[in-house]
Parts: sequence; structure tokens; C-alpha cells
Amino acid sequence: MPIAQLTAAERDAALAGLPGWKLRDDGLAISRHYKFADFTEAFAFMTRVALHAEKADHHPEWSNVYNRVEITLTTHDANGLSTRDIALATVIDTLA
Ligand code: H2B
Repeated sequence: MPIAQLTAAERDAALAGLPGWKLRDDGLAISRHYKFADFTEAFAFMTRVALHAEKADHHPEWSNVYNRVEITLTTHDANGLSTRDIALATVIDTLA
């Protein structure tokens, strides 16, 4: 389902409310790194995010090494950032 890319102004305004999330150099994605006490905590977090992502039908690109989780959000259906990424980042922060 196509969805509009955020304009630069919309993107910057949204990012101002998401401290910790960084815009990728090409402006088409945002990313954040999280660090947990151990692998169990990191994977429990990923499970919470996965359950939400599946319900919202919007999925992160991510990797995990022991207690660290690196997350990139972009909208494939927009070839860049959309409101779906901002909404998912906001939820991810509450699940961390
Ligand atoms: N996740 C992300 N990050 N971007 C998308 O465009 C996207 C998605 N599209 N999850 C969804 C699934 C789409 O492929 C399904 C068919 O709704």
C-alpha cells in the first residue's frame, strides 16, 4: 500500500520529538542503538517490538549482538521515511 514520504520539514519536526534517533545520511531512514543488561533483556525487547510490528504491519530492519540492538526504520512502500516510521519509533521507545 503506497504511502507518502515525509517532507524534509515534517521529518525534522518529527525527529525533534525523538531524541536518540538519527537520520541516515541519505535522509531516507532513521536509526537508533539500544543497550540492555544482557541478551535475555535485549531479546525480550525485540519480541515486544516484533509483536507490535506485526500488528501494525510495519517492520524494523535490525540486528542484535548479545545485549545490543541496532534498529533502522524506513518505509519500503514510500522509498523513504513516512509517518509509519515515526509511529513505530515512538512505540519502540516505550517498549525499550
Ligand atoms: N515494513 C516496512 N518497514 N515498510 C514497508 O513498506 C512495509 C513493512 N510494508 N511491512 C508492509 C510490511 C507490506 O509489505 C505488507 C504487504 O503490508
